[in-house]
Amino acid sequence: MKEAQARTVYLKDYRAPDYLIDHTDLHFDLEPQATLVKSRLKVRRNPEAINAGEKTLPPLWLDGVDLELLSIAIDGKLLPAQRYHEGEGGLTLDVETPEFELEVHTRIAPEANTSLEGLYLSNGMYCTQCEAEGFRKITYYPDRPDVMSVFTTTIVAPSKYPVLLANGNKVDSGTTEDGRLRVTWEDPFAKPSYLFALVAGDLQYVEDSFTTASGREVKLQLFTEPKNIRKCDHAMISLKHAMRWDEEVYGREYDLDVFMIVAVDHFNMGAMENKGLNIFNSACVLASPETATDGAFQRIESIVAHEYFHNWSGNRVTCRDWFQLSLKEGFTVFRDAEFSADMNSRAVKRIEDVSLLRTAQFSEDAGPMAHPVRPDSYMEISNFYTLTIYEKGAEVVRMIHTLLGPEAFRRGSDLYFERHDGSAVTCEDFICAMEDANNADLRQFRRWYEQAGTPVLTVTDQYDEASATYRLTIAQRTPATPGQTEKPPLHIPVSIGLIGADGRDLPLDDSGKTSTVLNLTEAEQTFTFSNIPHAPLPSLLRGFSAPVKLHYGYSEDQLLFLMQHDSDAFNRWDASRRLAIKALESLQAQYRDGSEMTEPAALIKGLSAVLENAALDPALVAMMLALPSAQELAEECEVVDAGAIIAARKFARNSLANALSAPLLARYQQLDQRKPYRPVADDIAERSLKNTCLGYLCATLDPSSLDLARLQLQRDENMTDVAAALGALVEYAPREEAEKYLGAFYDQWQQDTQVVENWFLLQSGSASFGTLERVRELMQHPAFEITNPNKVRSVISGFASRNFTQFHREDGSGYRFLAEQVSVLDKLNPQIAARLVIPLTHWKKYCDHESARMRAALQGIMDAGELSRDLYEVVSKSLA
Ligand code: 0A1
Ligand code: ZN
Repeated sequence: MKEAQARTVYLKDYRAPDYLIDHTDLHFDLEPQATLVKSRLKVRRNPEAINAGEKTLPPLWLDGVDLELLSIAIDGKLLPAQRYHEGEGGLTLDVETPEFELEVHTRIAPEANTSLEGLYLSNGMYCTQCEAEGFRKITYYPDRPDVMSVFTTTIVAPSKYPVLLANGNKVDSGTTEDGRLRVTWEDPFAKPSYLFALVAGDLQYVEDSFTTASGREVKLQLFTEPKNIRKCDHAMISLKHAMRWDEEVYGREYDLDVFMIVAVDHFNMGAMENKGLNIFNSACVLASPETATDGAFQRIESIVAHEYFHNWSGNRVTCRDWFQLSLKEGFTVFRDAEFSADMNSRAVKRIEDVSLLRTAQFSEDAGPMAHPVRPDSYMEISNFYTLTIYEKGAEVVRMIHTLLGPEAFRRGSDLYFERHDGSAVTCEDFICAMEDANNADLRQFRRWYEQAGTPVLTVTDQYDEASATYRLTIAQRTPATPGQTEKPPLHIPVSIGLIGADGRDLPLDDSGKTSTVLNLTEAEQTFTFSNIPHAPLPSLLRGFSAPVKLHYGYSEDQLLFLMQHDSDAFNRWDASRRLAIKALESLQAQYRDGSEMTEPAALIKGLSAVLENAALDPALVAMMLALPSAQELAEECEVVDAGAIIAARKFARNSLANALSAPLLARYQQLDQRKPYRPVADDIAERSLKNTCLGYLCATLDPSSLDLARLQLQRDENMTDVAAALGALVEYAPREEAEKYLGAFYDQWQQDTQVVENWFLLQSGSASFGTLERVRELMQHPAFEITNPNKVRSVISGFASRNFTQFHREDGSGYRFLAEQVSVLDKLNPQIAARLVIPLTHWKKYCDHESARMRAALQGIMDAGELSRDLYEVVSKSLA
């Protein structure tokens, strides 16, 4: 792709489709190199697209990529060549009647498909990925989400593929004359092509059932390769929890007779919500206590729920066009986050989500690919499955929930589902439903959908003793982003409380409430509180009520006070984070000045109190102890000096470890109870604190601490404890010994794909172990596969995104390595290449010598030759 070929799609150009497809009948004859696809479409002129006085029918456009066209027939008659034209990305047909049946035969080669879009093979199993624009790699079709059709799918395959699946309910099966298997599926719910799915393989399954609130029995099946059949239980339990929760919290029932999940090893993303047939990346669905960590168990629970929730927020009500992607993704992430909060600890889930937002979404919002929650243009839609669409989109929905309150929000969602069931709609429709159901006014709030960038709030306050009045002044400003310089003020819900000298929340009004949501709508606004008996300490943005950066001049003592007393668990944690960032920033400054680094005394004091507070949730203690990651610190800097960040973190970690070794050891020992593994919130919390303590203890390099890790590894009780012990040993034990443990671990688990992926990641992401040489060695390992995105992520992204120390090595070799791999991958899988390159795209934020080398690496990619549209968009925008 060179500049001249780059096309940009604009929201303002949206037009309703000229033709609708009432019925889609597909027939697949599966062969690895030559799959025959026959499609029969009932086509009808879209009444809404007819222009007044229209005399001739417009041509029909069908998207199609990498297809071999065999024949086209209309109403049973072969179409002569002069009535259609094959062009770039599709086919144009001359149309003579407003309604007709179109039959198209094409041939495709799933075996040669390494892009993992359309129909492809994963470990000998056929599977599909059609979102966003993959269906056009299967057959010619109006591949856009506002064309919704009822589908019937027949699959014919050799008998070595006994399991043949597609969307909907199975309606027929048999054997062909030549002994192949044949199955027909019918999906009665009209859907866009991006929700189509097909699977064929030698699979086993576990089965369960669910009775819906109205008493219908639904069959639940989870399919996997036979070797993984014992790793399905957790996903099945999570699915049933999600089904019940969606009935209770949103009044949404499941609608087909069967709900199927299939695990595949080769997958570009986490999972896909195809109607009735969800396809999952194996790593996001398979787990057992011996092989998966607590983190993996929780991730599976939330992704299973996310995909299930899409059945309503995405499938029954879908997106009109891809600019509306956050309509389904932001809403569904909000739904899955609330589900996880209800299933586990609400505060812990919120802290995890906000950490991700601050680390990765804020940096996206400040970088060259910054875009609004509803973008207004794109070159390649696959590049817009971003943290902004998903996570910031979820924050926007959460703010509506905060502004309206839970009951009103539910009235709004009920109206949204009722009004739009079976149609393809816009973010505007979602907001309208929220307004109409509640007589609410969200006019100014809509700017959240249009405006990119992270707003910055600056807060000052003033207490007047004579009138017992407290005033909070909040100013908002959103920095410019590419293509958007003017940023009018947003409507921002700011949840706050005021804390008295005794550490208790002060009542804010006569009703006695101690938390309130301020409606910030102007560039600067003052809020006044009366009858405040003495100068309070404000607790600002409780629960992170808006996706913003907030500045208030907290002193160290005030932060220590909040860490102890804030009734809002999120803000207690946030106070510890502010304290840690203050400490790490002054250490970075000392490092840059060449002065001696000094112990972070206030942080040590605060964390010591936290560690000894037995009443605090151990998971919260663990999160307060954990220092912000290097990436998160980079996000906080005006100009990033990677070397200073690394040195400051290392110094702070060692100081904390040494100063707190006694309480860390006491906590470790107290929590090191040997009980049967259960992936439930209380136990997960205890393991997380125990293993956080272990990591710190090992950082002291004290031999008896390393012994604790050795013993924990040897006991081999569950993967959470094993991975934590191995991680600590890889970082802190003598090199030879660490190599021995890594080797033994691989020998033990080499048959298990998910464990091997984590084994790769443990090395590539390690500051001491994951050198470039090591990463190159891992890429030669027999278990590495460049065509498998999980392997690429665990080795190459592990190095580029998690291993700040080695990736930012001064000689720039880390940057050049990444550029080289991106160019290789672009030929195989453009979506993965375009994601892999992201760490380089933030070059403008780095200090001169790092920045220049990062830019040079990017330029090298650009100069290397033809780029895919995916990669071209990201690289060209970041060089601009
Ligand atoms: N809709 C899915 C995410 C997804 C998007 C694109 C994919 O392939 C390019 C695959 C999955 C979700 O939100 O879970
Ligand atoms: Zn989704």
